[in-house]
Amino acid sequence: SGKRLRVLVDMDGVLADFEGGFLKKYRAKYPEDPFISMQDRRGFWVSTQYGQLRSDLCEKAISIWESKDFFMELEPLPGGLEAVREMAQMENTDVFICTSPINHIQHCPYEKYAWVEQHLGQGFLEQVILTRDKTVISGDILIDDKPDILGVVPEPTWEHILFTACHNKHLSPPQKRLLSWADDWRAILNSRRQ
Ligand code: UMP
Repeated sequence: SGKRLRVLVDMDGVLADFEGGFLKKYRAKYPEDPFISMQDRRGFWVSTQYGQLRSDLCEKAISIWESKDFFMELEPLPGGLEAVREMAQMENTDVFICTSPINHIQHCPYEKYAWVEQHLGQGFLEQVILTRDKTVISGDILIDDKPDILGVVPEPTWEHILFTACHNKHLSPPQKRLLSWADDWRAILNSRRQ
């Protein structure tokens, strides 16, 4: 037994295929413009890498995820929903989906809730945390594909587990990694139980 374990799970790049959804819609909207394949992605910020490719492509990239239905129509990443459902059923375990909305507020915050409702059910809306600063959220584990998670709290309570994504796979990060949802996430949770 012991105390309860609180797991925070990121959404974009961990549960929802942000990179795949972006590339598909970018290529459809801008078929004449160059693009960056998943293999060539480097750095967390898609807009930064597109801006380096050609300066006008930064705002074209941003236009994709600012569009209606972008976040709603993201495909689930393999095994993610199943893992989150299983975690939620585990004894002494609380799971929260912890995600940062974009600052273009028209669609994203609503669609993030709608995505969770569609894929995990209305009851799971209780588990959603939207925040631009994940360091103020307390938990034992944060599973997230962003290598540098910074905010106003210098030493967050959670241990960051880096979820592998196209943009971070070449790094040698200080964090433990979860290579995919087929990797041993149960062992990572158990290592933080007392
Ligand atoms: N995002 C951008 N610009 C990018 C890439 C992603 O604004 O180049 C957005 C998508 C998500 C947020 O809403 O940033 C990242 O959220 P987390 O995965 O850190 O929760």
